[in-house]
Amino acid sequence: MSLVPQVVANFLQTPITLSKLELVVIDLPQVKPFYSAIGVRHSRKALIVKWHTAQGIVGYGECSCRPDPFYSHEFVDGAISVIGSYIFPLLKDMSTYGDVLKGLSKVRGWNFTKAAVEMAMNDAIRRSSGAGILDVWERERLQKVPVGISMGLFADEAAMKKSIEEATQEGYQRLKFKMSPGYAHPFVFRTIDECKHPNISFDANGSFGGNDFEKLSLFGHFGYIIEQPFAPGSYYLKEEYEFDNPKLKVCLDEEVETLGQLIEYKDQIEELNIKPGRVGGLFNTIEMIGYCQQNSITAWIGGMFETGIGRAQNLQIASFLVGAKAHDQSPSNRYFTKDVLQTPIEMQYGFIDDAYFMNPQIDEVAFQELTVKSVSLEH
Ligand code: OSB
Ligand code: MG
Repeated sequence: MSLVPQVVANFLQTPITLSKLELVVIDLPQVKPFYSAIGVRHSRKALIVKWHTAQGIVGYGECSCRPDPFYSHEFVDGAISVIGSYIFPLLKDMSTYGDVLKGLSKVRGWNFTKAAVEMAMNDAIRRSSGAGILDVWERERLQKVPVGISMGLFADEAAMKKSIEEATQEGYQRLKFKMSPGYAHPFVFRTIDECKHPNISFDANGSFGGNDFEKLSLFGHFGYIIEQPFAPGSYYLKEEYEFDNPKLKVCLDEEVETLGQLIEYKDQIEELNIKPGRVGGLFNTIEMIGYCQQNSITAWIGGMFETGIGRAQNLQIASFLVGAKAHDQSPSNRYFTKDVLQTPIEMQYGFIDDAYFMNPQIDEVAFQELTVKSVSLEH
């Protein structure tokens, strides 16, 4: 059973050159703070990998892990260290795309970090020859990608109502509400009960444990899909919970980093949130989408507050998922006051047109202004 088509497998023979790798940390100011069970974000500190070819072409890849190890074990400074000490030395004398994937696979875990390197390499190929690994993937593709909004924890009912009204008016195709055991306030349930949006879900970011079943049942009684209710590695709690409570409809996020994990959970989930970084890059994402399709699992593309670079990349992948109702790929201005693309990614009534994400160009002036750290690696 092959999960990737022959054209994608053949693409691994594409020749590559590498003269220099640049690791740049940029820090994007946010419109407002974002609260989730993980914590609060005030700005988006992102690592961008710049892959320089021998011909002087530069490809960009975003490492979308958090600055701290609170979503997964990866964090920005750790990613820089792993690339500098272990990944960059492995890239010496590599001559094809497939060689690089093989080199990256020597490093266990660190999926967001490895994905950024693969994406930067693929972007350099795409900017040199016009076609990257997604461009050779012969599949039906959407010109307009449906977008869902991920809404942070609200301080009060008025703020929650106002945001729901705005998001509905803007045409978002799904409203996803962050949740946590400490957030079981009556106003939350009242407001969601009154919400008339046709596509609603929750995201707990793994915050419910074995002592929180009562709180979880308050959210669970709505019957909406709940993303990552328990911490990664604690999926067994679902069965315990369901002993006294109705069945939970689950979408996994943090828990699934490998194809093996997806295969393990395939009969126990309604949906899979695929974050291309979390699963280790473009090739792995193509494989996982292939598996989801063969096993009738609804897959959609999730977000990590990506800058325009990672966001455009995510949207390119999302455009292949023709059956998904919504992807967590809000337009840039929902999160940031300033971004790094010449044409910021915009949404028109809940959809993003491919004119915004197929050929993103970097705004070098903005990129410079937002840079807080830069490391250059040469063999
Ligand atoms: O699905 O978990 C999600 C951020 C934006 C959109 C969707 C999600 C998130 C996260 C990622 O919660 C965690 C984080 O970066 O804080
Ligand atoms: Mg999530």
